[in-house]
Amino acid sequence: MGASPLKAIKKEEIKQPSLLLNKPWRELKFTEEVRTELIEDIKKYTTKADGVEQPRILLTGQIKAGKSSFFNSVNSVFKGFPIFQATACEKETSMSKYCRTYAVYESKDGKTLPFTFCDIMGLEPYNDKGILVKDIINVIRGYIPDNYKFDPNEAKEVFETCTEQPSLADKVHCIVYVIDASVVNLLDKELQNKFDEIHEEAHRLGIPQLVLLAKVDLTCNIVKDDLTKVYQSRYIHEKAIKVSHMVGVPVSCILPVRNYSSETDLDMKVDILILKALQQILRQSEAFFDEIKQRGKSKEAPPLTCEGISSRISNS
Ligand SMILES: Nc1nc2c(ncn2[C@@H]2O[C@H](COP(=O)(O)OP(=O)(O)O)[C@@H](O)[C@H]2O)c(=O)[nH]1
Ligand SMILES: [Mg+2]
Repeated sequence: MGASPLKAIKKEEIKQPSLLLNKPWRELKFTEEVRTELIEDIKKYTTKADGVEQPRILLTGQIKAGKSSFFNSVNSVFKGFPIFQATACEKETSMSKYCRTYAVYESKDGKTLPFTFCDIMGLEPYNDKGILVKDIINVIRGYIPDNYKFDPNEAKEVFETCTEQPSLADKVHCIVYVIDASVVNLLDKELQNKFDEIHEEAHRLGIPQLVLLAKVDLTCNIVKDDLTKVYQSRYIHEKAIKVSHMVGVPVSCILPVRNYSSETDLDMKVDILILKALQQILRQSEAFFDEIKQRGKSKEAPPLTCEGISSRISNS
């Protein structure tokens, strides 16, 4: 006996969508040529901003999201082997209470690459554990010197820190929110309010904002087995859309990555995602400098939307 029409419709309705999208939401080839091109492109990058040699890229986000690991991964790609310089671990250590600026060195001649990372204490939903939003805003404005120790119980007033009149070089030129893709659904409302506060200030200052969606390997089994499926995984795509709404940046500003964590050798596919993310970060920083230049100001740029910057980048 055949199935009744009603049963057939019900069966149709509960059919799950495929785990893979028909078309990737971003085109990226995973080949040795692409890897080499990305490395060359990043090495020859120079800022056009007067008085700024290296854009300062702030990595911010929840404890254990993968901030230090991203810096370590970038460093590893340029060193030629996995290296774990910034403390990356399961426990929040005293090291991460400091504001640390890290440069990346080229493996051959020891020359520094044209950007620096600012790695700070993680953000937590409740103030007694993580960095205070006020401190993050002070970092963004350039008031916090390198090696400054944060006190989660008390944000210092700006005049108590060392750099009183920060130059453009002291300020942050690109904010990168690092979000653990495997916990996106569990992000606390309090934490989201903190992201909103930082977002608002960054928006006011015209600073570009991007999101690194880290740990894609721990989030989707298809991606864990084959990283080249990262832009085809429906699950990761859904996470990217969710994070875009949460942080208030367009999906074009969401950069999925898988950081090095326990490997002893590099992997071309991991490198390509890391390098692609870094290339986007540098392009956004450059768009910010262009904007400052265009407006003839060197201290604070007028409000500028991330959408505005990303559309200029994609048109260029
Ligand atoms: N599998 C995997 N583990 C990661 C990834 N990123 C970070 N981790 C691990 O997550 C933990 C916390 O990372 P860490 O960089 O210290 O986070 P931070 O507190 O934001 O600096 C460490 O054990 C890392 O090895 C990733 O993309 N994939
Ligand atoms: Mg860290």
